[in-house]
Amino acid sequence: MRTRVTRKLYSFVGFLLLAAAGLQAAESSAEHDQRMEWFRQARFGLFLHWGLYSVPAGEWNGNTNYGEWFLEETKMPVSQYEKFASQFNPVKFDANQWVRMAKDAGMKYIVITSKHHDGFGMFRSSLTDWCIKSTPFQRDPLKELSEACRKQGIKFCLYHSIMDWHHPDWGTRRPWNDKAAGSPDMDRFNDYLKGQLRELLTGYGPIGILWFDGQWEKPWTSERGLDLYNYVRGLQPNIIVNNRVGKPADSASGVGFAQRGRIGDYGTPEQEIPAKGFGPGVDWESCMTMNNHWGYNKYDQNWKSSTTLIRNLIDCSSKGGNYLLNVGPTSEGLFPQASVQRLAEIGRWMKVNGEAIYATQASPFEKLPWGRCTQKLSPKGATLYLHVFDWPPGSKLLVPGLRNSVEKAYLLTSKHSSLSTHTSAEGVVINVPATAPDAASSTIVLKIKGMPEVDQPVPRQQPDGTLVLAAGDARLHGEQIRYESGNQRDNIGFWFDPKEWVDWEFDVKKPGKFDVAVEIAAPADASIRVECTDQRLQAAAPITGDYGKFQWVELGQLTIQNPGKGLLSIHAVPDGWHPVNVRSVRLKPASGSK
Ligand code: FHN
Repeated sequence: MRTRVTRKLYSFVGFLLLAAAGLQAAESSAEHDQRMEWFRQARFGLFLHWGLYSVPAGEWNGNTNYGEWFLEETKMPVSQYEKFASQFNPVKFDANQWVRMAKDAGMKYIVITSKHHDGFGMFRSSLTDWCIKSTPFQRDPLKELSEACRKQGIKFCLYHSIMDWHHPDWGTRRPWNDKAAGSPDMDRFNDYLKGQLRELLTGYGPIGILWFDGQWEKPWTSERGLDLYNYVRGLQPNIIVNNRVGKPADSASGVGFAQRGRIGDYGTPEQEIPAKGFGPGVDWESCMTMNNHWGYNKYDQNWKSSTTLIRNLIDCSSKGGNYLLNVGPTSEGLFPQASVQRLAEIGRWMKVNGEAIYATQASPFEKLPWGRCTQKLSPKGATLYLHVFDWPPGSKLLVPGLRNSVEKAYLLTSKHSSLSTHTSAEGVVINVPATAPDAASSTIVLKIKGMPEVDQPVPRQQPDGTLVLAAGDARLHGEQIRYESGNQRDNIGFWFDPKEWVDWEFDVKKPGKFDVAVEIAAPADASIRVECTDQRLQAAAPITGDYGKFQWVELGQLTIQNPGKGLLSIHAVPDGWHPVNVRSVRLKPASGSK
């Protein structure tokens, strides 16, 4: 199967979806592209979760696992939580130093909490005293940060929680909110929410992104979300708004984002990188912590390595998305030392390899055994950036399925050098040095003639004739169904809609009769149908009780008449459908077959 990449087509899809959401702010495809351009080029940003919760720094009554959900998880009376304000005095806060560290790490934008779920404003609001005014710190940290960003050429962006555990008018009032009186009034709350956003959008200069969050609770509706999206765009027309302003309740993975009727400009998978991105025309950004907490927790020393963070950034870029990496500053106004160290290490890598990340597009390869790929396309041809995580033994790197002729190949660490290449039946082979230039990831630049032409590898028979169709090789047909990988997942999931289905292209050298089995996990009853050429097999899924518990189910036999390419699909049987996960399909030569 050959793939070609063209962004124009894809962004038109994005435009149609936005327009379909009935947005007053519907814009032309070209205007949408123009507004999103800096975001697509940036690829890498800093997330900052900073607030009163940094005062207890994760600990309370012997429990040391708190973060920014401190108030909700301790269920502390709000009147007691409010006392942290008098202890919040970040005298070591230096906005220019924060921005410098982000910039040196190669980050192009900063998203900082103007208000998290505790409702505390990290800016000097005229609408409430529940903000920085009530602390000994008589400055405005957001004002100082916005100025530092402007001075150093980094986009200043805001995270603003819709849900507000402190405000008396937020619809789901907490029993421990002993400061709230009367009944909640969501219309009054909406006015307050808009009032504070007006303060932020008219008093802190141009805002790159409004990163909404906390939209999932019942009192918030899609109608309010659409209205808020348009309100914000009305105040700053060029602002970008994420998908957590509206519903469908976009789960942390942002799956809802790709569904029809979404509101917002991009998807926001959280603590994960979608296995195959969100497909063409969908902008997205994966947000992630460096340890296990968004807000500062001085006990959490479970830090991801710089190599992991660099590879996450590459992985996001290779799938056409951004990486928003979080730091939780202390109540003194400092970044934790472990965060400082990782930002510096990422910066050293970005200094050499930044061109392979910024303004790149998604890989033309569905998967690569040794790493990832990003690319830049021009009328003259394409530049492929091969991000090699696992350096090949024997100094030969195969780029599987690549059919283009190579104009030039070199290591990004030594641009004047050139690497010899040749084409084989399997793809392009590059002769590389014995050792990798960078243990985290080494970048090889491949300049090719024309647009990438790739024969995507298709599953082939094992020596004994068995053909295994793995979830990662499936082609997905639908907006919700998706491939999940990582954290012990390697399956097709989110199969909510029985009209959606999956299929595999395969290649057999030894045709014949095969016993067909599917590895499936089903919490509730469901039936599936396998189709191959004109044959159909159907079976009830074994109820395994859990999406992670898989069993093989035998469906019977099918015949593949001729060698070569074939297609097998799995469909849901609509009546009484419940979602299932599928890990693989196995075609085993039937006993007695030739
Ligand atoms: O509840 C928040 C959480 O505290 C944090 O802000 C993350 C970051 O995206 N968002 C919500 C959880 O999805």
